[in-house]
Amino acid sequence: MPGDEDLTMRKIVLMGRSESGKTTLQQALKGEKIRYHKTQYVNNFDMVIDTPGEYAQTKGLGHALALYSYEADVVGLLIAATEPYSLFPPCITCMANREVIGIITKIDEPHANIARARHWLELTGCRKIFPICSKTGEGIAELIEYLREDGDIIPWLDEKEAETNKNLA
Ligand SMILES: Nc1nc2c(ncn2[C@@H]2O[C@H](COP(=O)(O)OP(=O)(O)OP(=O)(O)O)[C@@H](O)[C@H]2O)c(=O)[nH]1
Ligand SMILES: [Mg+2]
Repeated sequence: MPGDEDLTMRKIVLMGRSESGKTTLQQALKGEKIRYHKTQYVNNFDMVIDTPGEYAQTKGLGHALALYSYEADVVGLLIAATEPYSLFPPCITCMANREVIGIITKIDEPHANIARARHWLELTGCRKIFPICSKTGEGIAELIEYLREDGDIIPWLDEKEAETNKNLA
């Protein structure tokens, strides 16, 4: 198993209201077995920074965005496809000195409204938007591909795939 030094993907900070699926997405991105735990502090490890939902739910969002974007290469704003309203103010992306992308979670839910969540994320200023489901893994590969830079080694990739890539090189 390669060590941490091989983790060279662009670092993303995840922000969104409580229950929007940040921790579950972090686990899906890292290929971890999904388990539930409430986030009470900022988990900053590897290439994903997970923040508590409370950051997005207070008027301090802009400041939190500005602060944590310095720690990351990309900021991910999450909205679940089931959320009844958006907490993000319009044009908030200008607060971050980094690329800001939108992530629509829970697209597998029966009452998911992907178009509505997309519209809200567009209003924040996000240009690139990824619909995902952390439970089935839908859209996760596209997000990883976006975060990955040429020549990166993803340690948790299927060994067979890694072998194939090696043979092709
Ligand atoms: N159906 C479905 N449920 C999801 C998905 N992602 C997360 N969930 C569920 O949503 C709930 C909240 O997920 P978390 O990842 O803990 O949410 P969070 O944004 O980290 O919440 P805080 O830590 O409170 O800020 C959990 O019950 C997850 O199992 C998804 O893509 N689809
Ligand atoms: Mg969490």
